[in-house]
Amino acid sequence: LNVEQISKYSDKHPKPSSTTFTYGTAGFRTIGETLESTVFRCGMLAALRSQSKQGKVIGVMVTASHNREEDNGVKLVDPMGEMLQQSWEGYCTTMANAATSEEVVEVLAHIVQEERIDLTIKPRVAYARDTRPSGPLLQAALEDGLSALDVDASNYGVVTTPQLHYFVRCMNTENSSAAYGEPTEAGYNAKYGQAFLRLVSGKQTPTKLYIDAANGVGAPQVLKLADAINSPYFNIEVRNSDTQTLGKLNVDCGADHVKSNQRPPAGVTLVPGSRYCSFDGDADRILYYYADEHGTFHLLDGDKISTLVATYLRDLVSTAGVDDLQVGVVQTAYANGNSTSYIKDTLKLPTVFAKTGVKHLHHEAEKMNIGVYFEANGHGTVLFNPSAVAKLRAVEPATPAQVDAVERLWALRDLINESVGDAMSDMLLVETILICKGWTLPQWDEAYTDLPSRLLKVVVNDSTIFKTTNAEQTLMSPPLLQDVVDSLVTKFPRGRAFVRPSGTEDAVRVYAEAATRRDCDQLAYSVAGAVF
Ligand code: 16G
Ligand code: ZN
Repeated sequence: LNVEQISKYSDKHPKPSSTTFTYGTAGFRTIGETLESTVFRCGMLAALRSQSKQGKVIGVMVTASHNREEDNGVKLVDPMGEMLQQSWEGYCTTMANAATSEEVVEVLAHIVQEERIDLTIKPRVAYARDTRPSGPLLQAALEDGLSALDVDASNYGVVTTPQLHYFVRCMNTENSSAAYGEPTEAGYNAKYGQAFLRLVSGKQTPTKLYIDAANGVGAPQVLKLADAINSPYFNIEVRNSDTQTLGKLNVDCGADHVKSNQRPPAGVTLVPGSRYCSFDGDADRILYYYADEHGTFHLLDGDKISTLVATYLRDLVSTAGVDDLQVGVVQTAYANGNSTSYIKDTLKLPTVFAKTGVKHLHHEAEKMNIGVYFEANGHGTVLFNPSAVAKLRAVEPATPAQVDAVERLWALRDLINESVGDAMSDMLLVETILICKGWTLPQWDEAYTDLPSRLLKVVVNDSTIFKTTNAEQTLMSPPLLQDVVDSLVTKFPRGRAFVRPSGTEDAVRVYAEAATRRDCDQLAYSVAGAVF
């Protein structure tokens, strides 16, 4: 380690003394301006992580997703485009909280020793940011961190989070049999656009899709994707596309707003018969919605997307005649109870619960042949594990229908961003299925009806005392609180509720559902009362 060089850069980015940073569910996230030292240090951590992976490219994304415009965040992306391996999260937290440049060097040296890092390996890092105003400042800090460790760096500018994940995976698979694609925006648009056109050509073209881009990075990026596709099959109009005016990002719009408030975003008037979707601020979540003939709002959330996708895949697998290829679904406790019953009882597919946060769902999905995972909030994707790929290769289709189904499964694999949930790729996936089935949004919505649900945030004195087990559905601490929740739940038909500490803010979340809206709200508020 070049201590003099590191210290020189580190002195430029002192840690704010009053702040403690934690690498949470989705990396570091807090008020943008306070993150300079953390982002600088993440640059150096990415370098070490790259060296620990024999010089594979590591990604660094500067974003705070659906959070406020003043916030920002940073997270590391592992070589195959997945979230940073959990065992390194502790290093990130320790590093971010080192008080002085001397301590920074000590932490670096400690990681080098623990991970037996070969410092002669040239580190490689790819980085990008979203549209937030603090982005350029943090990018400059990141670049100092990369310079401090002489990193071979690729700047991808302002792109969506899933695009950066894609670039990282592409760079690390170049010239291999697992080559993922060309690590450029044009390569991304070509890969997903071509797979989409392969799947929909010859079908009826859809009506226009209105996209609420949350005034974030998804707006310019989806327009580029549309240019590349350049086909009536992808007929879109982007709303909330103002990434220039301060104060607009995620305000009254975007997937998180729509999901939390169960109403359409500002700037979009729902017309019955039309189709709508919302991205979040960094375009890794997507939700669909529509108004029925009475003008009532209906949300097609992550659970609806996952059941749509799982049904389509299950049917293709069966037509293709690859019988021992199992499609499974991963959900979190937030999944609507009726979606879970539908998957189990109607689709007859295996389903498991994972803890909240993409990395947990991703790891569960990897264990399935074809694993469909979605959080109710709209983040998710599909993974084809190596045995699924082998089974697909081995199948010898005999009939034209079989040939077609096998070809569709391969094309779907190309259409899906397997590295992480991706609003644009997920949108093309949903569009493909709707076009192939000739379905409107109400027809998609017919599969099952959501139980009324309510999500509440409770600010408590100390959220760290809340500990859960059983994929966050059961409280272990504080003592006896779970018994109270259980007894409340039994009072309401189809009642279900759980309490978990947030992984992104200092608060506790209460989720409840029940057969009627009144029961559901009563359950939610009584559980919240017990927590408080
Ligand atoms: C983060 C997670 C998201 C999860 C949310 C839960 C990633 C990329 N994002 O935004 O998946 O739903 O946290 O937040 O993993 P909470 O713990 O505050 O409820
Ligand atoms: Zn996001």
